[in-house]
Order: sequence, then structure tokens, then C-alpha cells
Amino acid sequence: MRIDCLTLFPDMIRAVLEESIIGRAIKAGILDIHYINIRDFAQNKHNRVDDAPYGGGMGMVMQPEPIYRAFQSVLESAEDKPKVIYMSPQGSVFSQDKAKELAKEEHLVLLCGHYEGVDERILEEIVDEELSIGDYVLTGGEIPAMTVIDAVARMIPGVLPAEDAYSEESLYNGLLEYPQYTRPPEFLGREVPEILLSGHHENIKKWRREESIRRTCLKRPDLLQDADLTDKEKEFAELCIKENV
Ligand code: 58G
Repeated sequence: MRIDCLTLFPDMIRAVLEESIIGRAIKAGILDIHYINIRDFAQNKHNRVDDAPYGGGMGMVMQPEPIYRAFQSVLESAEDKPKVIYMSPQGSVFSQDKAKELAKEEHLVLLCGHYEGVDERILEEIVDEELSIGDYVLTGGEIPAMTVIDAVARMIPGVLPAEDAYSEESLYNGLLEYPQYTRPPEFLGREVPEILLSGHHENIKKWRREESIRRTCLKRPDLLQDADLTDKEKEFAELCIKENV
């Protein structure tokens, strides 16, 4: 998959992504990430890319031309038509399902805004989709873009070390993850649940499933609506909620 980031802070995104497990996928050639500095496409003396909003009001707005030229430079080096995403608090809220969906794309362009955002005409002209990572406002779209790239990249086969790792994990099945333990078997007097040391895979699987349901009931009951539960598991969930344990 190819991803182009249109941003005023290319080094910030690069530093974070190349430091993580995503960096390995880039080196392995599974991911091809390009960092495009919108300021390189300014055409005035001081390389300005923002200006005051028409109609007045506070702050600055990113001008359309440098963003458009940066985008054209991406198109020139691409054989396909990329999906263009603008990171914004006005977008639909990003999710695991969305990450899985985007992981099927061949080419993404992520536009990161600053100040009070980008000129509306850029959204109309080049943006296919607006995405938000949650209901809060940040100073730039870079952190949301990194979030989307990380979540999408780990859904691409070969990016995670163990390919089956994510098929069973939390949120994949609409439930929270079961609790994890590693050595030592006792820590500050707290023991690892005996069943995990038993080697009895069938029982362990059952215990983990129940713990997933229990946790989801306690921490994120809103997720239960879309979770795939058997009738028996639904009864178990009711009980967890009623007894609050
Ligand atoms: C209002 C304020 C509209 C994404 C700022 C547009 C981007 C949060 C998210 C902006 C972002 C999120 C300028 C800075 C977008 C622009 C950017 N804040 N929740 N801020 O995903």
C-alpha cells in the first residue's frame, strides 16, 4: 500500500512511523509512505501557506493552491487514483472497522490541516472523505493521520509479525481483549490465574472468551449491541451487568 501525507510537518510523521513496527513494514517494502511538505508548494517570498479568513474572525486558514499543487505532484507519480482523506473533527469517527476497510485500498492520501483548517474549496475539489479520531480538537491533523496510518497498516497482511495475531484480538470480534499475563507467575503476591498455567487449551479458550465478555460488560457495555454472542453468552453478559462483576 502507498500512503502520501500532505503536511506542514513531514518530519514529525516520519519520525513517529519509522520508529515503530510500521518502520519495519516500510523497510520490507509492504508499505510505501511519502511525506510531502505543503510549504514546498508555496509560491510567494515567505513561503506562506495560510491567510486570514474571509468574513473576518480569529485565526488563519490554509490556502487552497499550495495544497492543490502538492496533491497534483502526488498524482503525477501515481498510476492509480488515490483515496483522499482529510483529518478533521468534523469527519466521521474512525474505528477498527474503518481501519480494516481502508487496509484494502491501494493508495491513500492523508491531508493534515493546521490553524483553523483548510479552505473549503479544497474539500470540494480533492477530498473524498473526512475522518476524525474522536470528539476533540487538536492543533494539527498529523497525530490523527499517524493514528489512522498505524491502525490501517497493522491490518495489512505481513505487517504484524504473527499474521493470525489480529484475527482473534479485541474489537475484531466486537469485544474487549481478555486479560494478559506473562512471567513471573507471582508478582507482589498476585498470582497468574491457574487455568492459564494448566495447559488445557479448551478451558483456556473458554475462560478467555468469558473474561472478554465480562470486561466488555463492565468497561464498554455500549459495545455489546454489535457483539456476536450466543444465547448462552448473552445470559452470562446479563449476569455480569446485574451483579456488576
Ligand atoms: C476545526 C479545528 C476544524 C483532526 C481545526 C478543522 C484534526 C482534531 C482532529 C481544524 C484536528 C480529530 C486544523 C487542525 C484540523 C483543522 C486540525 N483536530 N479529532 N485539527 O481527528
